[in-house]
Amino acid sequence: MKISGIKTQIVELPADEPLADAAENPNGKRPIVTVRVQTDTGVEGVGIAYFGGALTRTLAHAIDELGALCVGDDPVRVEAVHQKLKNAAGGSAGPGGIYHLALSALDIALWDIRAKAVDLPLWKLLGGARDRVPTYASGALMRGLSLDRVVKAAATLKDRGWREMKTQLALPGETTPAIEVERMRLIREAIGPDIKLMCDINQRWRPEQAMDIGRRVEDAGVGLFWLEDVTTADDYPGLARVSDALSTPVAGGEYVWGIVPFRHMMEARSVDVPMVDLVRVGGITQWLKVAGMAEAFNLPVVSHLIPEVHVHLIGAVPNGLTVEYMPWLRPLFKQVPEQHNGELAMPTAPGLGLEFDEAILARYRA
Ligand code: SMN
Ligand code: MG
Repeated sequence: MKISGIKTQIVELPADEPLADAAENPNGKRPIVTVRVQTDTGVEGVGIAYFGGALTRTLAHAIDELGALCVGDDPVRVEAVHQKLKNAAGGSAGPGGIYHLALSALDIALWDIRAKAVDLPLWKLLGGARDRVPTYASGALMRGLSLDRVVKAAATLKDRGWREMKTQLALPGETTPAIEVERMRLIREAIGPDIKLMCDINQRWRPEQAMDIGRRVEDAGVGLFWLEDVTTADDYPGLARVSDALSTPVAGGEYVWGIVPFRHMMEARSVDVPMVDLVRVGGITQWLKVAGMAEAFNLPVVSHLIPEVHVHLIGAVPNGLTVEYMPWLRPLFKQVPEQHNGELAMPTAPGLGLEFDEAILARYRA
């Protein structure tokens, strides 16, 4: 089989929030690049890129340029493609940034082709550890919502069957540790003791603040499943201090590029729950390597965004803990995995089991 062409398109999806109808920025837009990798056998792989922000056109162009280098190559030899692209650009224009985002988009499409070529859903090809996985609602309990709205949205998620959900602290505007803790306490009160609750800080605290507020949240009996990105993502010793000081598990990893930072993070015992971002790590090929590294360190692994692909990865590996259900890309596909009783069933169609919805692509074309 040979790669015969690459097609990209930019779409701007509305920044809606369908899980609890709690949009933080209802008029916002999310720019996405869709990718199709075509082959001479007619099998086509779908890929996705995001995080380009104001450079989304540059990101699409990078995918076109890297993709053009792969025309004629065997799409199932994913490591050979990585090597080629690293020699052509990654060694100088990477690692990190646009290069890595573009590489990941192509890698995702190649794995789609690879699994379709053997007529297996991707999770089975990769090892198939489980046939269903836990999932958590994300993006519905954001820090920009008022206290009233966030508490109501948490109750709505519970009513809609979610068993795990994530909120955020490090609140905008005037805040104090007491205000932060009270928000968590009220969310916990609204959902009861049995729902797993996570909290994301998005690198906004100093390690000292993380230890102080983290302990106060523990003392208030909130019982977090994890506290995420408590401080600067590459402050490995700072993170380790916080992890040591708290009994709450500390999660992190979505902000780092490639696989090497995970070695530093794990060696320093910075996090209890490594979180891997598919597009920053270098695609499925590299995601799996981090999962293996985590397994060797007796750690679980969790996903970041794009549940449509991550359901396969968390379900494939033995230490996959839960899938973040952030439905930002959901409109792009004809069918996506849906939550039932807090779980996702593994897809049954070959490859990723994802097909772009042409009408949506046409409607939101940028
Ligand atoms: C997050 C990061 C980037 C985009 C959306 C959400 C957040 C998460 O850190 O963990 O979901
Ligand atoms: Mg996060």
